[in-house]
Formats: sequence, C-alpha cells, structure tokens
Amino acid sequence: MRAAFLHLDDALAGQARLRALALAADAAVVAANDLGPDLRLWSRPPALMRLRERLRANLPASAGARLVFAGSGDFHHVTPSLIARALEACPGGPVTVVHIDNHPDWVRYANGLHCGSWVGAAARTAGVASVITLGVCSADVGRGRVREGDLSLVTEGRLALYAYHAPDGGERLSVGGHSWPTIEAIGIEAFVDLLISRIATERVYLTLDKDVLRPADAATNWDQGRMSADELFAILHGLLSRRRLVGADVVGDWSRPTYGGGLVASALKRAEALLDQPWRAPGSSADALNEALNLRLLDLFAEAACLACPATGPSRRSACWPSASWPRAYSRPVSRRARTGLAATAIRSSMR
Ligand SMILES: [Mn+2]
Repeated sequence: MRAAFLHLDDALAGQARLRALALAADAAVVAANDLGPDLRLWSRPPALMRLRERLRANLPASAGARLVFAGSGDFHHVTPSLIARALEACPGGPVTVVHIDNHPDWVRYANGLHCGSWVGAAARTAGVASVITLGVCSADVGRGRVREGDLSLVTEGRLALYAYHAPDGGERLSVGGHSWPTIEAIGIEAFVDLLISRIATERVYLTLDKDVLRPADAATNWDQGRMSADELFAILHGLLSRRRLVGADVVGDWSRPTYGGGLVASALKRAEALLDQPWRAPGSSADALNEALNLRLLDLFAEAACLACPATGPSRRSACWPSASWPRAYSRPVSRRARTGLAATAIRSSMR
C-alpha cells in the first residue's frame, strides 16, 4: 500500500528520509498546514468540511488505498474523514476499524469532533461494522472516568475495548456490561489470535495513535502507554496477513502546537492542552525515534500492497495473500471455509 502525507502540522518536517523514500514510491502529498490550527485538538463542522474538500482535491478516491501519515495525535479526529475516503476508494463489504491507541477517543462531543471523541462518528459510519480499540492504558477507561465515554457504543455492539493494562490492574476490563481480557494478562501472541477471531469482516481499516507506545519507542503530544514497538508490529503482521486492508492512518508524531479557530477557540485549546497534556516537549531525539518507527511502518505496508483493495493491488491475490516474504509465524492463511464464514458474517452484519 502506498503512503500519503497529510500535512496539518510540522510533525514530519524533520523526517527527511521517510519523505524521500515514500515519495520515491509514489506517495501523495496533501498540503493542509493552513487548516491545521483550526483542526487541532477539536474542530467545528466547517473546518471538517474544508478538510474533506482538501482530501477530495488532493487525495481523491481514485488514488486508491493509502497509508496516511497525519501528524500529531491532536488530529486524530481526521480519521472518520479518512475512513469515508477509504470506503469510497475501495468499495465492497463492511469494514472493521481497528483502533490502536493509549486512549479510547470515545467521549461524546456536540457540534464537531474532538481528537478524544471521534470513535462514535467512525463506528456509526455507513459501511463500518464495528470498531475494536486496543492498547489503552489511560485512566479514561477507569472507574472514575468511564462515564465520560459514549457507552451506548458498547451496549449496541459497535465497540470492543482491549486495554493493554487495566487502570485497576485487573486481568480484564469491564465496561457497559461487557468485559475483555487485557493484552498484558494474556500475552501478545494469544492476543493477536484473539483479535483476529473477533474481527467479523474480511476488510479492515487501521488507525494507529503512537501514544499507545512506551516512551522508548515514540515521542508524542500525549501521555503514553506501555506497548513496545515489537508488540505493535506483531499485531500489525497478524492483522495484515489475515485480513484485507482498505486503508490506514498514523498519528502521534510530536509537533509544537499552533491553535486557531478564532481567539476564544485558541485560548480554550491552549487551556485544555495545559490541563490534559504533558508540559515538557520531547528531547532532540524525537524526530529520529518517530522516523525510525514510521520507516518500519512504510516497509510493512509496502509489503501489504497486494492485500489492498483490488483497485490498487494485483489481481492474483492468491499469489500474495499472505505474502510469501513474511515470517512464517505470521503467515497462517485463512482457510477457504473460514473465508466463506467471514463473508457470511460480513453480509449478516451489513444487513443489521
Ligand atoms: Mn487517539
């Protein structure tokens, strides 16, 4: 799958090697720094409309499935627009959104979208079967804060939530009458198998917020979780070898914030960042750390080219699904019977 850069901030400005390698492999560039300050942290519908217009003009559906690098995690609410674009680029059956993040991003938010509130919009998008959020360590899912989340997503079966570490230290996380084991409790290998078994569709959209990673593996604008880069890649390998990817986005590369949307909005955003985000900027190694991970992602998704939608991948899917070059441990093909079962599940969930 080829890359795309959605430039809303300067997060990727210091990652010259990433940009050069991706551009040489036909990456698309969407210059949108002018929209960034309005969109940062949260945005009203007009700013989101401008983003959609910019995507339509500079990253049309005809450009096919893409791995979109979108800058800081303060912009995670661009994901519903990118999902809509991916569904248009790769028409077909329903899609499961796999959301890897240190935060649930499930808060209710009126009149626009917040980077902590977009999951509901994604889960209710036509063509999205459900969202699976994984990797959370944040206290947002703990007893004291869980009510801030839109729990109807859970009770309606639109959202499953696999914490990396539960805030109470327990082996399971229980929310809205549902309960899921934590990744820490069952170990990464068992978790990858469990995750795949819980994805009821053949098609997947992936969204990654790097704040899911421990500080040794990423530098972000938010409090970070405990997942290692190797654990993340074990999940991605499992996912990409056993499901068909229609698109992906990556946020979480640290950038110095600029807020906009008018005087009041920018003052409110500044205050919110002071309350919610770590105060200290990361050290000088931040760019190198983030670029190293992005290069690994670029590599992995280039391998996944033939798993993308038919519009962008080779038609002889059997020759590359799963890719022969992947480590054997990750290359357990889905049997014909399992695929038929998946198709039936997908049809059922599309009729729900
Ligand atoms: Mn996020």
